[in-house]
Amino acid sequence: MEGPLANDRQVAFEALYADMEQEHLYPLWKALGTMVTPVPRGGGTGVKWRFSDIRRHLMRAGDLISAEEAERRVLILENPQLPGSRGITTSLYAGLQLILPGEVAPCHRHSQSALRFVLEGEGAFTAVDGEKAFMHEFDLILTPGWQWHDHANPSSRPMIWLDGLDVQTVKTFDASFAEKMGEASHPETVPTGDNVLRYGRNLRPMRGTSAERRPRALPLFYYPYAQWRESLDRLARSDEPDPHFGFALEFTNPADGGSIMPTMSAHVRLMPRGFAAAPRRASDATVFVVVEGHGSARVGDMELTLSGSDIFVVPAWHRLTLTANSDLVLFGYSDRAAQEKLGLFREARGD
Ligand code: 1HN
Repeated sequence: MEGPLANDRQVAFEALYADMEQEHLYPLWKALGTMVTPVPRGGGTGVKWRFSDIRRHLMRAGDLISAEEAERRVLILENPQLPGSRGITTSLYAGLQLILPGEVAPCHRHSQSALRFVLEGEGAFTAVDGEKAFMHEFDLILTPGWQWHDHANPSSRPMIWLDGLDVQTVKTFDASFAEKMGEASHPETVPTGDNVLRYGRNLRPMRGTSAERRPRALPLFYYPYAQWRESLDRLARSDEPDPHFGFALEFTNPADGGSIMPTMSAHVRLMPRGFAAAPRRASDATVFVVVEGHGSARVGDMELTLSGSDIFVVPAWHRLTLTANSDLVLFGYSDRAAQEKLGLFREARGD
């Protein structure tokens, strides 16, 4: 429309918007395009952090604040496209935690589910509901929501791991609860190693017996590197690689064969030297750690070079194309588990 009529209409609109605003009303016709996008659009671009850079800052923090004082001495990896969100994706959090020899990170629990992927050191532990899981490089350890957990480092070396949590997912639902136990460490209620023996070997305690000590829905919390790496290696020697993933294994919950926790999925993949993966995209933004080897990742329009312990994020619906210059092993976690439950998950293979 043109002329005075258009102007009148414009003036009337502005008056309407101004009056509406007083009553917390907003016109959908101005917002629909950003609220309902044809494809995922809110997750920013790919980003990479080098482990050595994060480590340098972590060690400086280690000189300034103790694990106990900080409660958790962690540097958050915030996606630069999601400023202030404290998220690495719109639904997930990532941080690197340092615990120095002799330190304790006190016992607490919260609604948020956490995974730890060990990056450096040996011999510190996370205790989950009073059972210690001793850490070795590239072990995966879970603390499912509302389970007590504390960390301690009785070794003589710094210990660093990646924390992956569903903080932003829980925030969406405003369903965060947390409490401190009030003691540095949970009493040791179960001998070390019990978890894998009882739940990690295709066995479970007979139902209804006193041997049932873990929550039925989420019994297993320890997925040692030695085990998953061996499986990946054997798979790679006996099989043809999937064109998009190479050789890939998902960590599962033995209680139901599904994802490790209700909101998060995790996997490892091996791409043999010279392997060029076919492009793929998916609605689950994924955080990756380079476990070994080197190569490159094309994330949307961005080219990232990859080497040991780099951490990078692939936002939702960004095309990922991986190339392995040597045998390349990646760990990845995402909110795929939550998206599948909510009927949201999608993927597209190829260009
Ligand atoms: C948490 O409890 C830990 O227990 C680490 O080590 C990072 C980030 C946000 C919320 C809770 C831990 C966390 C966290």
